[in-house]
Amino acid sequence: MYDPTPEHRFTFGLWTVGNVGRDPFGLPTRAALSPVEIVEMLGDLGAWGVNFHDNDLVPIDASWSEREAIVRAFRGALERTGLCVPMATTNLFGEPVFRDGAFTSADPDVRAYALQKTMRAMDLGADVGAKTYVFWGGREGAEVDAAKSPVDALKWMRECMNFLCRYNDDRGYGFRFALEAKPNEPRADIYLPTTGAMLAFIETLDTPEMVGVNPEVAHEHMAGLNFTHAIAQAWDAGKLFHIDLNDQQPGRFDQDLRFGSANPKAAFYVVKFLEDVGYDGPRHFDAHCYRSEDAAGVRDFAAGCMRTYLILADKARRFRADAEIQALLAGLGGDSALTPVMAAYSTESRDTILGAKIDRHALAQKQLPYERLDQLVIDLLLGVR
Ligand code: GCO
Ligand code: MN
Ligand code: MN
Repeated sequence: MYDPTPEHRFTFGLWTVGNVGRDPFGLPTRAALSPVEIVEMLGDLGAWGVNFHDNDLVPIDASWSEREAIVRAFRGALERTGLCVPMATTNLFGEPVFRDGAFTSADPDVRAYALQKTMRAMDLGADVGAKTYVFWGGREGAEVDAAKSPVDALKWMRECMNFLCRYNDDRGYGFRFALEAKPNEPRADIYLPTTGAMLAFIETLDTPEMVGVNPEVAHEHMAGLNFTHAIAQAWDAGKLFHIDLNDQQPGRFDQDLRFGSANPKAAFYVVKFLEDVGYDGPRHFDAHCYRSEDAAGVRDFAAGCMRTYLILADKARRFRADAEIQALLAGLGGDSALTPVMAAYSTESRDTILGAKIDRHALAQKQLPYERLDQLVIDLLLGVR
C-alpha cells in the first residue's frame, strides 16, 4: 500500500540521490554514483522521473562529442528503466564566475554568460524531453547592500527571464518555467526570498503565463513561513508548476532533510493539500541523505521520502472519510442569508450589508472546537485512530 509506482509521479534530482555528503566543513563521505547508476537505482525503487542541472549530467568543459556520448548512455538508462525527465535546470551557482550573482550580477558579461549557459542547458533538457524548466537563483543576492541597488538587480533578472521566455518560444521547446525562492544560503540574502515574492515578480514579466513557481518546503520554513499556505497561493494563481519536497527545522542552515522527517504534521498538510486539489505535477524530492550514510543508506533515504508521502496521502484519505472530523468541519462555516449578498458589490448589496443586524456578541460565543479537531488529527497521524 505504501509502495511507490510510477503513477505516483515521484521524482529525484541527480544532485539529491547523487549527493556525496560534502558539506562546508567536511569532505565527501560516500562514492559518487554515475547518472546511469542513479537512474537504475530510482527505477528499481519505483520512482517516475529524474531531474538534473546541466552539469550534473554533462561536465562543464565536456566537448560536444563527450556530451553526445553521455546523453546517449543516459537515454539508454531511461529507456531500460522507463524513467522520464520531467524537469531540468541550470547550475548558476557553482562556478566562481557566479560569485556575485548570475542574472543579477552587475557585470553585463556575467549576465550574458548566464544566459548562454541557460540556453545551452535548455537545449539539453529539451533533448531528453523535460517539460518544466526550473530557475533557482542561489547566488542572486547580496552580502553588501552598498554594492548594488536591489531595483537594478530586479531589472536585470526581469530582462534575463524575458530573454529566456523568447528563446523558449523561438526554439519551440514549450517549457513551463518555474521560479524557486529561497531566503538565504548560499548568499546572506537572496532577492525574491519567498514564493509570494516570486508570484508578484512573475506578473511584471512580458509573458507571465509561461512562468510559475517551484516552492520548496525547506525554503519557506527557513523564512519562518507556512509552506502549505505558500503552495495554496501559488495554486490559486494557477502557478504551481513544480514542487520541491524535503524537510527543515526552523532557524537552521538549509538541511534538505528526508521528506516528513522533521515536521510530519506540516508534511501532512502539504500532502493533503496536493491530494485534495488534484495537483498532477511531479512530486519532486529535493533532499539529501544524512552524511553518515553509505550507498545503501541513500536507497533507504529515497525510499523513505516516497513511503512517507504515501503514508500521509493515506492519512489524508482517512481525514476525508472520518465522520467525526467531517461533522466538526461541517459545523464551522457554511452559508447564511448574507453569503450571496457579499459575492458581488452593488448598491443593493451595499445597503443590505450596511443595514444588516449582525450580533457580534452571539458570533463571538459560537463554539470553535479546534482543540478537538487538532487532537483528532494528532490521533490520526500517531496511528491510534
Ligand atoms: C538548494 C536548492 C536547489 C534547487 C536546484 C534546482 O537549496 O540548493 O533547493 O536544490 O532546487 O538547484 O533548481
Ligand atoms: Mn533547497
Ligand atoms: Mn530546491
